Amino acid sequence: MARSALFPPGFVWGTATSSYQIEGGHDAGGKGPSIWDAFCTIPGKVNEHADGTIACDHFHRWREDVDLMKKMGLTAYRFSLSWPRILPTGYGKINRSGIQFYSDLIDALLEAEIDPWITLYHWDLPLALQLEKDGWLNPDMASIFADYAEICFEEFGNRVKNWITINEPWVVAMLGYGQGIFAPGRISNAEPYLAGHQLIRAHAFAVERYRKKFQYVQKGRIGITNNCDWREPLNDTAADRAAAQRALEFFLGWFADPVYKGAYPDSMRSRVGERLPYFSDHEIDIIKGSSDFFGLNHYTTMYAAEAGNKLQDSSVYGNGGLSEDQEVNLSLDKEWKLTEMKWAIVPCGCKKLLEWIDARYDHPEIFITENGAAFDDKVLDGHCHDDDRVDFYEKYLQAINAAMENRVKVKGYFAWSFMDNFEWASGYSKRFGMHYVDFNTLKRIPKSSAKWYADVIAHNGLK
Ligand code: PNW
Repeated sequence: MARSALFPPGFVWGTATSSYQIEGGHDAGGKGPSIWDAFCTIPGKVNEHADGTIACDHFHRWREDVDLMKKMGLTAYRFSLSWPRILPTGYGKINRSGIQFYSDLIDALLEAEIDPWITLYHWDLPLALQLEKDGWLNPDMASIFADYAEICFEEFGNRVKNWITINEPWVVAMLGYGQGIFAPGRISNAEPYLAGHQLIRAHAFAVERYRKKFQYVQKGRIGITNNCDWREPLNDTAADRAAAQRALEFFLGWFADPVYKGAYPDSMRSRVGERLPYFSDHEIDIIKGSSDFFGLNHYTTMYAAEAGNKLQDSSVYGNGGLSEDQEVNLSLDKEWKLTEMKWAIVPCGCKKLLEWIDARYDHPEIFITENGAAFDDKVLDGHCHDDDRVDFYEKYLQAINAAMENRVKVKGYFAWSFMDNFEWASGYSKRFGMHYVDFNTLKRIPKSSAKWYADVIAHNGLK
């Protein structure tokens, strides 16, 4: 049943997007190609052979988009910078027209009283770095990334006070270097741990750069965003409780433990062994404590059970890949409703995950930097009544509010997404937006959820 849920004053209400998913303008104004531009050309990788060449054409329609955000009353907007738009080959000469694009967008957001939250890396690596360096497998990437980050702090940091280094290193490592279903399309049971390691180092190097050269004057905050589902023990047994805990450690602990505790989880070290690299003492010094806030993207929940010798096949939505290493079997409850992504809607999983993070990482300030759902939206007489999505958001916000009543420090919430966009390997077939985008005309139509969310923001919560 609907319960009211008010949020504290100053709570951050935003929506989120990412560069490759919305911008288009794939070669406009001197932009270089990214690994997603290349990956999309491989037959069979993306649904209906779609790509981000045009996407939502936000590169040309951003003024209209900022107006729509203003109508919603957003207090914040999270978006990412396209690294190859700023540095066409990943390093070296700056592409001034790329800087100008983001600079104008930032100014328009501030003018609309919307706080920009910038993600420096949301998966669109400059293709040149993949070809020259083998991308995230190369230890040199940490300083190359920090050099790129420094350009962004230098150009935008006078106006931008919220920075996210890397979006979802788990997805980059697992889906990009393990399952091969996201760019760069590598398939391996060892490379995910190597790529993950370099992503953590890159994050820490960029944060070190910000803290040393910018933070004391620009006075912003910087952190990393990780994604994690909740894992509920299938049976109330010691073995399944341990399996669920282990699954969370392999999912979120992999990236959050180094940042908050200075080391990978023991459960990973003992199972992955030498395939999991080590940090040097100096690296631990800069990695530990390298996030000013806990960025969390959360979408769904699965049951976890001890696999024993009955390990199921690994699959992305089954065992999150590399199930051999975790020795966990995942499954769904027949009662759970599914979104178009086949992700189960389980609001209490969100509350439990927030409480798990609060306890494990010593009560960090948490920003939910993504939460949302894909549904089969239709436009009728010019309107899109996405009641399922409104229901989803209402229940998840209630669950978050309940965690906050238990003193979990959630400070902000970003709905994924501001508008329908290029949903990676699913192409344009999955709609997550609060605005409907007609991909033939590129017209945006506010869905019921956009109006509902505007109301939530105006009341600072659910009535
Ligand atoms: C996140 N998984 O991606 C991303 O940050 C967004 O770019 C994306 O559009 C959104 O969630 C919805 O998918 C994920 O397989 C992609 O577990 C895949 C997974 C998780 C997150």
